[in-house]
Amino acid sequence: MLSSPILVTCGLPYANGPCHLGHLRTYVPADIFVRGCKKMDREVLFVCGSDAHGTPIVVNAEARGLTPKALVSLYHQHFEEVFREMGVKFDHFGDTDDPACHNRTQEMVKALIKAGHVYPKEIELAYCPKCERFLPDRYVEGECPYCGKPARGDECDMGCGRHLEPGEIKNAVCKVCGGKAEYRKQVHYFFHLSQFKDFLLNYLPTLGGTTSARNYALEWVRQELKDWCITRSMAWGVKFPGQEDLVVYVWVDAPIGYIAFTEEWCATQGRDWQSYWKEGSKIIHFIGGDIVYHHCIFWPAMLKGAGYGLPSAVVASGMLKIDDKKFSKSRGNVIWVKDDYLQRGLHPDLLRYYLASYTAHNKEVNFSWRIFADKVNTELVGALGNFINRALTFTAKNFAGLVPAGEIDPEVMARIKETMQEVSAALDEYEFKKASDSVMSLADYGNIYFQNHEPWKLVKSDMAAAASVLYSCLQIAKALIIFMEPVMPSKMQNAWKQMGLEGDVADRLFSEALTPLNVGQALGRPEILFSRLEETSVKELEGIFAQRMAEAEGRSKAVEKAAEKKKEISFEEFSALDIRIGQIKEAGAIKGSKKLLRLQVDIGGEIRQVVAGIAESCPAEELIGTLVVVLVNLKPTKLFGIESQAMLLAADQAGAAVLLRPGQPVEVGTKVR
Ligand code: B3M
Ligand code: ZN
Repeated sequence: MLSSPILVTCGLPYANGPCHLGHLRTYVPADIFVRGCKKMDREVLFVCGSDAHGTPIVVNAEARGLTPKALVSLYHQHFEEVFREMGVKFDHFGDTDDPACHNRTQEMVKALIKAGHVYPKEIELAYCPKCERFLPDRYVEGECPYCGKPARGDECDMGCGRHLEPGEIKNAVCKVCGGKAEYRKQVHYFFHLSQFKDFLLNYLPTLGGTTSARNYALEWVRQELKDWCITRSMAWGVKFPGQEDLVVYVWVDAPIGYIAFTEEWCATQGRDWQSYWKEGSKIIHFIGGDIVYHHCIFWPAMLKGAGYGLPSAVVASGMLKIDDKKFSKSRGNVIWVKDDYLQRGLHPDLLRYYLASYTAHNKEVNFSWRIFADKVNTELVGALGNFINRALTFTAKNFAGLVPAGEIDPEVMARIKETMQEVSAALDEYEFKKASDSVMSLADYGNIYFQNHEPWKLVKSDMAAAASVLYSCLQIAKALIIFMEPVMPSKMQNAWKQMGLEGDVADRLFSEALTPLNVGQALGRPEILFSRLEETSVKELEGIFAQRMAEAEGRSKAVEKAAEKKKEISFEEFSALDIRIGQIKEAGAIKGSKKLLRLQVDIGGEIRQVVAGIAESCPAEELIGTLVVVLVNLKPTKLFGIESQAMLLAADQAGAAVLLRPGQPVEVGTKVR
């Protein structure tokens, strides 16, 4: 091993919903980095885990009739499975509800209290008198005090994007019962973040990782540092020491999970976790670009205050767009890794390659099935796969499948060495596109080398020269496989086997690309490494996605409509409506209209003619005898020249009318109140 151990962590996924492509934007590059470190002979530990706490999980669990613990365990398993299938190989994947995390959090909070970094303060908080509880974070919605846009308790997610402190939200409404909240006083505990300004101003310029993360953080610190309220009044979470009714804010125990997971792993290995967290080892956090504040400001201040080692790098990924539109679960603009990708039989490595090679790590990635197919077909099938397959099949055919006795072209060796240096340097700069581009350019070089040396002619004229060309090409193939393993571990393992090489290519160092293959070594059986993604599959994938978007749009329109604010009316105004149960006696089409039906409806001793826009959802013949809800005293109107003397009530489901009917037999003419 060449240097002191490195600890790599990834932002913890909330165990609150399935894994989507946006998640992988962080996890895949982190995994590539870790695999690359191993190939550079560095000792590296890679940990992550489920973020189990916070109000979204409690709210979601309540809505689904589950305990928070059960919900967490469901998604914990889901993420573990997806990571395994995607080849994201953590040494340990924990859970912030583990005892280790409870203990470490309490220990650190006590250390912060002891060092004078925590103080109590009475604040006014949203409280729901009906539910009889305080409303932390996601339990409350209202208005952002800074920009006036609708906001959630802890974040102005539709407006200025600010983090909101407890009590800051205006016009608070309880998310559970929808009632108006009041403000009540309660004592909470604050972390003295403002005291860490000088520390942060000195520390941040030394922080490695993506420059944008560092610069954003510095900018925020230069402006204003507000103390953080680190307690919440709820039951689910890590108890605040000495206060049974308070837990710590989820952003306190979540990053502490990084330490707890290190401890858990070290315990299984008989090692000392403090070598990572107290003795200046290299700590590298991979995170999404939206949680830079927490990792570059709050977290280092907490570590410093409690006497722990500091992160040496924060690597923040750019966001993900799908078809150039901002990723959004509610708008259906989302790709679920399991349902939309893995379960359709698409190979995990193709997606890993896309995420690594699309653009620089700190830039926005755009995903589309079209680009995906292009990348697979031209880069993986056309260049990389083609070269490896060509070298192997040619050797199989002309040299009995044995590494030919020739000499490796020194130019080829020099080129391999150059690529190795480029890949290593790129990984050290967290430039994953640069790394994979550099490998791909070696593949292009290989294809050109093969083409220019025309071994198919040489085998007829100069067998020794042909042997050297193929030996050189096979050496390039070996190098490609080793260099590309961090990006496409499973495909490259397959290729490694085709090369007739033993063991796991994941365990091989980059430098082994420079070790010549043994002359006479038997190669494996050549197979197609990558197959084309055909137009029909692309169309199918695009179709599924388009349908999801359309459905979501329909849903959101229906919700919008339902939520349209109407003015309040008095009971008297409501009583002015004469609504009764009626029975359809006759139903027939109206010439020239696809939507309307002409009905004769008995409203209790009186027949009314009604024109109703229900033809598309209810066949006329099935309506006879049906009990319906009729608004009787609506002013008559003419539709298609036919007078309508009442109105049937129906639910407007995404534009289709669903007739309201009593749930049990009711006498015709009965009043609806
Ligand atoms: N659970 C997820 C997020 O905000 C959050 C990350 C915690 S990292 C310590 O992206
Ligand atoms: Zn705002």
